[in-house]
Amino acid sequence: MPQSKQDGQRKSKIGDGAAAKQRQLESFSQGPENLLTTNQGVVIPDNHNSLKAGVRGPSLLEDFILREKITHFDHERIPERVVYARGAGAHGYFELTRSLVEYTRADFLQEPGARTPVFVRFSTVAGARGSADTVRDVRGFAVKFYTREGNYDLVGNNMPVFFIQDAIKYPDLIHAIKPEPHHGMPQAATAHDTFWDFASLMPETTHMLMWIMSDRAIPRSYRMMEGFGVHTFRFINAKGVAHFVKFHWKPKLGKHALVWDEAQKIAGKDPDFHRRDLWEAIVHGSFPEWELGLQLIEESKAGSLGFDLLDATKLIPEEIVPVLTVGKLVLNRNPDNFHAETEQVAFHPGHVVPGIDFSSDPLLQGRLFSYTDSQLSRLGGANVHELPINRSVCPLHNFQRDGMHRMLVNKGQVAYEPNSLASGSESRADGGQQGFQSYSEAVEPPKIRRRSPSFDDHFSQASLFWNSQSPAEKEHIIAAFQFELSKVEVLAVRQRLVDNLAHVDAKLARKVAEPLGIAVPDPKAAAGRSGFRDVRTKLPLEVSAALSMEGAGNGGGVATRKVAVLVAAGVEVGALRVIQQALQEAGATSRIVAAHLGFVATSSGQQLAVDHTFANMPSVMFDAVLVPGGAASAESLVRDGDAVHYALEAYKHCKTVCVIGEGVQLLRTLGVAAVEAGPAVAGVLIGKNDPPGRAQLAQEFIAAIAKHRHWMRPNIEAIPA
Ligand code: HDE
Repeated sequence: MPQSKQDGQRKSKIGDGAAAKQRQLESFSQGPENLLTTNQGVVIPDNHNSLKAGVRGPSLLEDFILREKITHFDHERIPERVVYARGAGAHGYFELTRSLVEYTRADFLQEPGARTPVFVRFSTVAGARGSADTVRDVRGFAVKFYTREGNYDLVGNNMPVFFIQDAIKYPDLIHAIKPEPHHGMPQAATAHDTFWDFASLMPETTHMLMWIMSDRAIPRSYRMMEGFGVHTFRFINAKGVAHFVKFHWKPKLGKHALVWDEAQKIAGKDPDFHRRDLWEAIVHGSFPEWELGLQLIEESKAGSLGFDLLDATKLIPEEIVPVLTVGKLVLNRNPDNFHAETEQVAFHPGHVVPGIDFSSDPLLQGRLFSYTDSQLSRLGGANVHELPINRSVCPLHNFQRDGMHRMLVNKGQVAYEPNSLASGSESRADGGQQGFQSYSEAVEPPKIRRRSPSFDDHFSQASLFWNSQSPAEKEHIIAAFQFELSKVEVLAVRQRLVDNLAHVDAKLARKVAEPLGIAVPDPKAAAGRSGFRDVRTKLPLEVSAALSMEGAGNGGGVATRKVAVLVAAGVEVGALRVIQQALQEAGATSRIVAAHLGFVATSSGQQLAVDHTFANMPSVMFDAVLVPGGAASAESLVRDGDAVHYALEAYKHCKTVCVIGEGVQLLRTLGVAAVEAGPAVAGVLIGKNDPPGRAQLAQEFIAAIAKHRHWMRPNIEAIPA
């Protein structure tokens, strides 16, 4: 396609590479200055005293310095997002590793090696802006690509399907999830009557219920979760040929979860757990990374999948359409200002560039309206795109004018088109081949307000998900349903839900119902209720390995994992030093944790600096626990309830626990079976102080941490949480 004059100008003006956005943001940035001024630039002589009528007299209205300061303060807050209010963001780049020229004409997807600046925001959906990070919820995964052809936003989630099929149900869904309107409780939780009432009456939610009751809903880190575009989109190539496309982000560190008990405790001990984790990883240069994967489907083949691609409660199993890796996303810079960047960033699934288009998914279609509308009230007007974080890096030009907080000074007499007084009709592009061309999809009459019968299967993929889980993952799902439904007060709601679950798997439904004080699940009762559709698609597979978080290809090593080293005076540091060195080489960090800050004396009389106390960095903040030897140290730890609890909790949460020499005493006090004499317990390592074997122990420790968790531990239920 011939490049227009304007296109050439767009490319040469902005330069290329990932730095374009950073340069642009810097032109809006300000560091600390010495002199304080008013917003009008007048130097403030005294920032401690207001103007008064006499030193002990009343303040004067005349004091414009006081008034301006207080007025600005009074208006510092903006409304939080109506959903996805709690989030954290980072800058980075997207690098294409495989040309997509055969599928799309999108400029940033043409040349391998091309880097596009991005801003990414992760979030929870239900909670308020100040809620905890580790609640059970879907996570938003929104990526803004500042491409040379304009901004492209991929506004996805960490789960590939959604609760509902049509946008018209979204306000109902969110009203059911959010705190109940009469008393405003509970915060950031689905475990209450209104959510399960709605879910039980809407069987189309069933597949998504499986995902949010799974470990996917309590990720260990934003850096360790997948991302999905959820809807089916379209790629259009230069010849106008379309493919359906599904987007996947695959984390380099593998996909990993917390334990529910741990997630709840972290919500109290460090509500900023995920935000802090992202920030610190970037500060330490461990840049979070994902691969971009695509499932590409020829339009003509879409009909043969057996389910409807336009239904957002369905995924395409990777075994049926493999995921093609085409690029990587790297987050390498923290925002300079949370409000200016993370809070003011405005994503929109309708921000697309030439070569990327929508499908008719009725959930997506509704979203195309909602985002700008929502941002009008959240960010206060029509000029949201002028906020530095939202600006494109390519020039923009149109005859939209004015509005609140307009920053651009549009010059000239003319604000309409066509005109003969300015550039006339030169800027007309209608009918040409430039810019964004909507895909000319054939649509079928009649206009109709009805759900397509091809959306009717509500259970096949929920069953596929269930069948694909490991035994431990299944246990977690059952426990999650039990917990949530036990918080539901109306028995009929509990009952309806487990009746629905019987259509996913009879055993699952029975197990969930067992402790809930309700009748045995009755699939026939579910089938008799309105909203139920008796349709099951025959899927060409019973298990999809990619749906499990365990198993092959989900490693990620120990990079950025954190190990707590429990010590007291008299600790033997010989083996500790070897292990610490090995951990560091593998990219993990270790921290010395003791009853008090300062130093502890080692068995050889040196001083060991303490990083944290048992209280300020509890075991839930770490991935593994190491207890070095030294008789005096071990004896002190055994007598310290906090230390005992520390190790016990790590064991309960299935983390790797390594004890060396006398450190084994701490393990004995835990009462976790005969760990020394009995059969080896997964992820529990017992080493010696002596030099031989230290290096091997270090490697075994690292290998065990790399497994993330050792789910199958004996007698775990017997341990008080
Ligand atoms: Fe959103 N969603 N959404 N959503 N969404 C918003 O936009 C909406 C949906 C998602 O970090 C809002 O600026 C409707 C699915 C993310 O800033 C709002 C429907 C998916 C974020 C909105 C959906 C998402 C939002 C709130 C049903 C996964 C946070 C504030 C038709 C594919 C972006 C705002 C950020 C935010 C509407 C469903 C992802 C109200 C109407 C499905 C990650 O416009």
